[in-house]
Amino acid sequence: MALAKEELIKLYRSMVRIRTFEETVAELYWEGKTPVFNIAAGPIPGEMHLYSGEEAIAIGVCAHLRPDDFVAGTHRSHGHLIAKGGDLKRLMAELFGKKTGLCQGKGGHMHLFDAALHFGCGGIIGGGIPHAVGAALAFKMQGRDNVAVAFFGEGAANIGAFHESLNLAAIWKLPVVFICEDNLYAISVPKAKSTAVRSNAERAAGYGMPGVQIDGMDVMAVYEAAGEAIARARRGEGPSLIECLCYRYRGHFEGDPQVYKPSGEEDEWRKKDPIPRFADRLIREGILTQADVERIQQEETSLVQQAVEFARQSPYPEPTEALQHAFV
Ligand SMILES: Cc1ncc(C[n+]2csc(CCOP(=O)(O)OP(=O)(O)O)c2C)c(N)n1
Ligand SMILES: [Mg+2]
Repeated sequence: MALAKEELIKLYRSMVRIRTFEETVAELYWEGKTPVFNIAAGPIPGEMHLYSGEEAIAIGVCAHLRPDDFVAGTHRSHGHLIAKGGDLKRLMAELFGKKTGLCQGKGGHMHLFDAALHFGCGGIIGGGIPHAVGAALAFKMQGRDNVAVAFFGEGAANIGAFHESLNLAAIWKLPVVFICEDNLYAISVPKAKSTAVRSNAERAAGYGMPGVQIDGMDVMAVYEAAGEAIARARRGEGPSLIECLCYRYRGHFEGDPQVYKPSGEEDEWRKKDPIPRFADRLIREGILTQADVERIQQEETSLVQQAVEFARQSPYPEPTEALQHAFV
């Protein structure tokens, strides 16, 4: 799949956008939470799960999607939403619990919903997988060529909903693509202690669909595998599973001491960091210069800073609004 120069640069810029957003949140999160960790204090209350290191997956997949295609994310979904075209200001404001946030500040970082982008995510592990299958069933019944994508971690692949979803998607030949983000751990539990098979891609055969394992830290590898699976789904040929091997640089949540990670492991994975790796390639191919790389970083930093300012200056919802848009 040959991509135009502008599209390659867009893939790069989008990964930088996610990394910059996540690393900025990582710093802001601690405002007001030191010296004694109080999860409710500071501008960003609640738990925080960041996507740094996994950017190539969201970007390589969502580059093939249209706004009216459906994406179900996870508890670690800032990157998925940004890749789908999400607005940084409304996303940041949601993390701050502000009225201008995507869900008027009532969802917080794990419960992001954007109707215009057909995007939703939540904190129930594996919960988004059947949602994507439902969206795909609707697309098929309506005779549309849209596709649904479910992102989920390798830990979620042991939840019953994963297995039921793959089975239904396969027997009904639904236009859905399952993207397993294997970052080695579910909280602190390594995959070898929770999963009998070596690779989740092998499980696809048990449901009669194609399954591939790819380097999830190579944006072009993700782009190519996702392109095939999404095109197949749009043609009405049914679902696929893609297992993306990756690494989360940060803890499971901000504040996680990460004692379960062997020393040196992160350094090894950092050698495959999707962002400098793709920058090197684009520079080698004459598509970007070092100065372009620096300019892109500055531009993305500025966009994220504008989102932070917007969030800081936005009002909190009124107490009288607490029960609006809620099931009571
Ligand atoms: C149904 C359910 N069970 C348990 C949890 C607690 N929990 C939150 S994140 C997580 C681990 C998820 O691991 P994985 O699917 O690999 O995603 P990752 O965090 O690595 O991106 C667990 C068990 C939950 N939120 N929902
Ligand atoms: Mg995991």
